[in-house]
Amino acid sequence: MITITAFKWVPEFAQGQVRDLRARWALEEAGLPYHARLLAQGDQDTPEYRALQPFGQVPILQEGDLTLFETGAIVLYVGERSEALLPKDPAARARATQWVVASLNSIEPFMSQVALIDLFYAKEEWAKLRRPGAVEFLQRRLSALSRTLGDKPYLDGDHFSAGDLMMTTVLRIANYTDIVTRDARLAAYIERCTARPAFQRALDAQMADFKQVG
Ligand SMILES: N[C@@H](CCC(=O)N[C@@H](CS)C(=O)NCC(=O)O)C(=O)O
Repeated sequence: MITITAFKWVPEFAQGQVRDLRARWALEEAGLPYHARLLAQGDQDTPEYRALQPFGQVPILQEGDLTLFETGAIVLYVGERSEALLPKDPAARARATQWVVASLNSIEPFMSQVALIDLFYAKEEWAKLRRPGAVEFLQRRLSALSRTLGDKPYLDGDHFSAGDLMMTTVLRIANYTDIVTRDARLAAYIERCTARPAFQRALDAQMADFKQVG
């Protein structure tokens, strides 16, 4: 049985956002059962956990002797067992991988910069000075993404892939604002991807684990 790690509890603004959602969603798309090992505050800093995840973050995925960290690696690993995530055709498969990397490398860092400012440092003077530039840069990336998506339902055309899974979770980081959804194409794209039953099951499972704590 596959195990993933997740936090037992996070503040409300982070619920539905914690990155174990990516692993859960991939596993749901692939139809693979999994167990969530929930970490209490501080568990991620124990030597035992740091030996598995050097940065003390969630999620990790464990299966047999394999331990994997980084959601990109986890989604691609799970994708190997699901044509819904990584198509058989070598070129389509390479393009799906390309979009996973693009999500994490070309969009997420700029999305995270704005989210960090807004959610953690909004009152700091440096944050007020930095925000307009950070938002402008992010918007340029989002406009480029929207143009590339065009009228296609998914990034590579007619079929959902691991690239869409990752891109959707990255775009959802901005759920607390309309920075992404003011673009009608990106808004519809997020709705299309998150309407998938596998996403809903993953989200429900993450939220249900938080509810155990109350
Ligand atoms: N690049 C990592 C990022 C993982 C990450 O940021 N996890 C957050 C939760 S969403 C975390 O564990 N934060 C606690 C920390 O960084 O100390 C991945 O994609 O797996």
